[in-house]
Amino acid sequence: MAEEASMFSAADIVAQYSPLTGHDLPVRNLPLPPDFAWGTATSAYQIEGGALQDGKGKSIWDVYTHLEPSRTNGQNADVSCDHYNRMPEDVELMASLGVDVYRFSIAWARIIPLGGRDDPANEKGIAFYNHLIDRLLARGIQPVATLYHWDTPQALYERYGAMLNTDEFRADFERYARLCFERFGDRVKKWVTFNEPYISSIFAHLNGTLAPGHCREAGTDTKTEPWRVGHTLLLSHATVVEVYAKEFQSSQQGEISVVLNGHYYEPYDASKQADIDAAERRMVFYIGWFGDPIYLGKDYPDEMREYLGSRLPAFTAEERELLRRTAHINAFYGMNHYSTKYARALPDPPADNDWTGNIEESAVNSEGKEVGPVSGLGWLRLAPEGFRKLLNWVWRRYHLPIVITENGCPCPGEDDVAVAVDDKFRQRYLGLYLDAISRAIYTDGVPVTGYYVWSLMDNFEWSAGYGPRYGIVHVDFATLKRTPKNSAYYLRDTFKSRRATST
Ligand code: GBH
Repeated sequence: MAEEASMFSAADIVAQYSPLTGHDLPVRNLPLPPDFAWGTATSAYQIEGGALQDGKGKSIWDVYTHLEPSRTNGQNADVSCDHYNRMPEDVELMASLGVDVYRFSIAWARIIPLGGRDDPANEKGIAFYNHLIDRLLARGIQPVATLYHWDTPQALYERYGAMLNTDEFRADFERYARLCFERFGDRVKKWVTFNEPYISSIFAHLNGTLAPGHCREAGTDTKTEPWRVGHTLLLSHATVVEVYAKEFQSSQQGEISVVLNGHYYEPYDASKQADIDAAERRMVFYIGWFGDPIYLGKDYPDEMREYLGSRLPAFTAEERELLRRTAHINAFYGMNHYSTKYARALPDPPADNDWTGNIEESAVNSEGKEVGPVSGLGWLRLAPEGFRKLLNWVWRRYHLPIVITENGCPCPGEDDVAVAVDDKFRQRYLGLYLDAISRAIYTDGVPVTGYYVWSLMDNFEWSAGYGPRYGIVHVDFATLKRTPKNSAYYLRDTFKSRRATST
């Protein structure tokens, strides 16, 4: 890496790349390392369909998407992309695009329909993932499996509130994980325990825009429950990491970690110390909440302890020991990242269930400057320099190789099929974010080892239903026909040429 650093001088970077936003930036097709992994990502509930096929149990999403009035744009994922029945076609599609890696998630309720440690396993569900893994390997694609991408078995939510009950959830998740390692671990060499624990805590148990939307029910407590959920996820992660290390790793030779999401935050007014601190605090509350205990084996960040007080659960001596023992086992930092925002320190005292550190987020700063061009979604702005800064922030804090486990966007106007297939905005976004990775690697010395685009294909975007299209492959949800967008070919070609130039 040291030799290659000379490819870009500091002056070159400043001249070409100083603006925060991507407004006028040309894509420069900067090089990536020869062994850099190019992948696509999906999750089970968003693409599989087959909601009740072959003995699958219901997840909280199967229930949430059928509530009246609808909380998911009147839509559900009973069929979605029907990947459960079209998996071979989808693997061939990936092979034709030259991908190295496929990140998918396993639907817990497909392989243990009721979810619990004493509940029976479902061999037909297990067979589906065995076929998927075998086909991927036959086409030279490395499977990366996420154990949990938001689809808790409904039975566990009904039995004990799922993540609200740390001990029960932890024990059930441990059994589920062990079953996955036993049945798939001879072939899966990269595991992710949880996808975005921040989202499960805040969006599913405080804002309530994601299942189970717990905050909307009587008797819920949004002051403490999101932090309890986060606590459960951390301890369940550490428990499973230790199970993997003790019982499987020496024979299976794989690696394991978690995936954390987070925006990069710039100060709303860069001349105000309060806003500079607010931007940093926002990232600590978003990422450090999980990253410090998991990757550093430490307590929650001091800023959070001070601010949240007794709202934040305490770790017992035993739990601290577990975190300390397991921190170093996490082999990589899994990063889901989409965009940058401005953070402003609020003058007034916060609401009693505030989770941000008393900060307001916005897309426009004190000078009226936008953080970047808007994609197909208002919150998702093209801001590659923020991405590069976040890579540096995470590397400085955790010192682990980083894998981009999700990145991508919907295009403005993508409802129109012509725009969808000739997706210029997305190609530019992807090109600039890959340039940012190149700069992080060669100029800043941050080890980034792979990039998995979100998503392989258009799919069920949670509370937004089939509105936003994140795929590099278009899906017609009436016929289920898949059509690669130009960004799919762009990524195929750009990885071929960017990796070739750096050899
Ligand atoms: C990921 O979550 C998920 O892992 C994936 O399943 C999903 O399809 C993908 O991203 C695309 O959304 O209030 O401004 O913070 C990302 C989760 C999406 C959570 C946007 C916050 C609201 C915008 N984030 N969301 S904001």
